[in-house]
This record gives sequence, structure tokens and C-alpha cells, in this order.
Amino acid sequence: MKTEEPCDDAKLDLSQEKLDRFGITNKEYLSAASKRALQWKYVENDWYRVFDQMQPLKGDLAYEEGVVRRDPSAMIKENGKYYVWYSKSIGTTDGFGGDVENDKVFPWDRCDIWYATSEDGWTWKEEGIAVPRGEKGAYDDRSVFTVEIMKHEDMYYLCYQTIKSPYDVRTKNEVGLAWSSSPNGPWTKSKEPILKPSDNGVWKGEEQNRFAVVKKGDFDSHKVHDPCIIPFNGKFYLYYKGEQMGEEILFGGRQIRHGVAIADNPKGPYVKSKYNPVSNSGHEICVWPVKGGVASLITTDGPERNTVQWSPDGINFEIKAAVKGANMPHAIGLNRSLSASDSNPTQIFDWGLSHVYNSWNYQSIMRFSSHRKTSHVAKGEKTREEK
Ligand code: AAL
Repeated sequence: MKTEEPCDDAKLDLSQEKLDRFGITNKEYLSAASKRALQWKYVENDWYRVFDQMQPLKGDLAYEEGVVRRDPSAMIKENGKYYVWYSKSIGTTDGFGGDVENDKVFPWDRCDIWYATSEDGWTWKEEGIAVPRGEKGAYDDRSVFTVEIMKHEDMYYLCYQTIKSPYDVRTKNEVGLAWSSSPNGPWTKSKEPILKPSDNGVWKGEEQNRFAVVKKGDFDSHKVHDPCIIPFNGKFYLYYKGEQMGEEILFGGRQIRHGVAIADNPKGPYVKSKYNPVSNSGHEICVWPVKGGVASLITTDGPERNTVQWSPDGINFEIKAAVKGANMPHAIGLNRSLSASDSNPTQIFDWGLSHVYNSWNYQSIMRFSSHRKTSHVAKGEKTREEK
């Protein structure tokens, strides 16, 4: 039987070189998979990475029973030391259904933002609280967590998630900002959140059930998470993860998507892009500027998970490579002291930090590393480059 018509054959590149590369010797019989391969926009190997097994840290950031340390920020190098910020809380997680005013509903509930320094990236000294939860009644009175750092013109900016008590399953999650002229603080907090969920979703009924909706609204109608600001094209691009009211499992996992909000100044106001969402897959945000555009590691959820994507304009992302899922850190704190280059655009993954689940109650920060893989060789065989 001749090939069915899932796509327009006229648009396929049927050059001899391409057919030979994909091992298609009879172009009269193209499966749907072959047609998709011929439509791939990018097939080179320069973005590919394989992650090694994560290694434990030493000193104050070594695993500590009874303590949650998770969601490390990027690392920056200042005064000859690496700095990292992270969420820290104490004690077990109660979950929902009990007394949400007083329980701890998630490991990232009842967190403050702490920071630590290290000379070698292995042995860390915990320096103390950078940004505490707010006073009762403030928009961040319940938890501040999942922080990112940006240095710009000798000022330091921490952006992070905020929760106002009570923390129940329908509680909206927002984003706050704090700034300082020193990585050691003191930090000044924004009086209001710099980013909020869209307000065009409608809950169904009064019960605390996040799946019951009359209308789901935008992709970020429930939560704006994992904020990360990078300077780009003379502006400030705040990338974030959106969660939608009435979340479903759809085509490859949870409905988790990424958006961007853009500002002229680091403190905002941040305006959400009309093109959002900019990714229909992913989870924690991991973005870095390279090749004149913005690259993004997409992990965990959605059909495009475990891919590296790149956009020339910070908005229109295309897949550049798949990333091997094994050992892949999913809550990466990038090492911003490593620069990605045109010839090695994923060099920023040489090493950095992420967290692991030691248990549902407790998480700790560990060190990841990765390497490029350009050929697949047997023991004793020379690589493509060595031949
Ligand atoms: C993570 C992140 C955010 C969420 C929670 C802590 O996977 O997406 O940080 O709020 O879980």
C-alpha cells in the first residue's frame, strides 16, 4: 500500500543526501515516522548532553535529616566564592485535608530563602537567611521559595514564589522580588508581587478541589512558578512555569507550560507576552542566553520533555536536541560563571546544582555534571573524532 497522507509531501525535503542520511531508500513508501523525520528542522548534535550521576555536597549543604533544602538558584561567582540561594524548611509534610492554617502542606511550604557560599562548589558554608517570609497578612506570609538570582549593573535581584496563608489546593501562587547592592544583603522586598496568575479561570463550587472548574482560563490561571529573570535584548525577560485551574493529564504528562513576561527595568512592571505559552512542555525553568538568543532545558512534563530548545527572540523556541533522561537533574541551578559559546551552546551544563528527593519529606541539594557525546563506541573502539 502506498504511503497515507498525514502531511503535505510537497513540503518534504527529498534530497538524495537527506534520504541517505535517514536510511530511506524508497521514497515512494514513506511512513508517518519517516515523514516526520524529513520535517525535523534541526538534526545536528552540538546541543546533545549526557548527564552523570549526581554527587553529594559537603559541609553545611550535605544531606541533613529533618531539613528540606531544595530548588537551588543559579550559582554566581562573587569575591572569589560561589553563591547559591535556595528554599529551606524544617520538618515533615502533613499534606492537605487537615488544618491547612497550621499544617505544612508541601516540603516547600513554610520556607524562607537561605544562601550559602563555597570556594570550590563542593564544600558549602550556610550563611543564613537572605529573604524571610513576610509578616502576617502580607502576600508572602506563608512561604517564600524556589528562588533565582540575577546580577545586573552591580545590583542583585532575587525572584521567588510567594504564598499567602492559608495554603490550600486552590490557593493562587504568585512571584515576589527582592534586591540588594551586595550578594550578602540586606534585601529589600517588592511591596506587591511582580507577577500573578491570570484571573480568567472560574472555579466550580466552593469545595477545595482544583480540578473542578467552570472555565480553565489561561495556561497560568492558577499558579505562576519557578521564576527566572535574564537580561536579553536590552530588556528583562522573566520566564516562569504556569499551572492552569482544572489541570489535566494530557499528551505526555501534566499540563505544565512556560510563559515569559517582559520589563524595561529589573524591578518591572513585567508584562506577559501575548504569545504565551512559549513552551507546551517542561517544569522548572532553566534558561540561558546563547548564540544571540535564549536556550531552555525542558524537563519532566509534556510531549517535548527532555529536550533543549532555542529561540532567536526569547519567544519562539524550536527543539535543538533531545537529552538523555537518565540522571537528568530536573531542578537545575545553572552555573552562570560558565559561559555557553556558539560552538558549545550547552557548556553551561558542565556542572551545577540541583536537588534530589531523599524522601517525600526531605530534599537535599547535590551537584550535577554532564558531558557531550559525539559518537557511540564499544570498549577499545576509537571515537569518530579519533579515527
Ligand atoms: C517544584 C517547582 C516549584 C513548585 C514546587 C516547588 O517542582 O515547580 O517549586 O512550587 O515544586
